[in-house]
Amino acid sequence: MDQLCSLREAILTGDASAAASAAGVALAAGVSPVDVIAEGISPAMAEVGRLFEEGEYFVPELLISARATKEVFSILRPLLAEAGAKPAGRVLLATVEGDLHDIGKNLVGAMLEGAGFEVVDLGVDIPASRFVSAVQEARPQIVGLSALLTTTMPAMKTTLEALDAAGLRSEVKVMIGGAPVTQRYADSVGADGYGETATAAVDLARRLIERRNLEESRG
Ligand code: B1M
Repeated sequence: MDQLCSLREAILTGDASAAASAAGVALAAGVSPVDVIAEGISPAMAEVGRLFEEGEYFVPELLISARATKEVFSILRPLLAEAGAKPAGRVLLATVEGDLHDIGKNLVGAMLEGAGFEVVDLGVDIPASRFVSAVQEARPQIVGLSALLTTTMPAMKTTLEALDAAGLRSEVKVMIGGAPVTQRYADSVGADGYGETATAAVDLARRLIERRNLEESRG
């Protein structure tokens, strides 16, 4: 999408004000907030990750690109909230304990909001006990766990076990994702689903809500 070229460029160079104005121009030209995320922010951040892996970008570049995406999200969030009338479902979302990566999780949250879900975002470095209390308070239909480090993936299993121990596992569907996570890992820890990308996470959330409604109607 041509209108999103300058947005991707501004995120790559970490220019927050240029990113915000490019997003404004794209929205004014009729690009939907969801497409601004899916075709603008998402590929730009994937490219930032690739440049980092190849040694062209370092931590400061990563952080200023992440800051530029936050600036754009602050413009998109009210528009995404306006779009959905009746919430498609409530998702409790967070990055697991020990893990501070939130760019992918924020993309997933924004795409879910764009698809009409109500998102309760707990943030990063969230211990299993906090997930348990948040499920008791917010009563979501879905819990979404994100992890970017191989060393924090086991916290997904710990979180599932804590939900089980608290008697909450049958009340929520749990979906997991993040760069090192796979379908195989999701199966091995007993998660209800794995989303490879933010778009896949939205499709998965829709399917999980349908499955949950069906199970409820069967008693
Ligand atoms: Co970190 N980091 N990092 N880092 N970092 C990685 C993950 C790493 C692969 C880089 C590398 O070394 N090659 C590596 C992990 C290696 C491993 O575990 N095997 C790594 C490391 C080692 C570290 C530190 C330990 C570095 C250090 O301090 N020595 C440290 C750990 C801090 C901690 O968490 N405790 C660290 C720190 C950081 C920064 C703070 C500098 C920064 C994070 C800033 C932030 O998030 N606010 C950072 C970043 C940016 C990265 C890379 C470069 C990019 C991650 C990213 O944002 N990608 C990353 C390398 C890489 O992935 N190429 C790396 C873009 C984002 C859109 O993609 O997050 O994959 P992603 O999300 C996707 C999908 O995965 C999916 O949807 C998103 C959009 O499509 N998805 C879900 C994500 N969550 C989902 C949840 C779902 C469904 C789908 O359902 C709930």
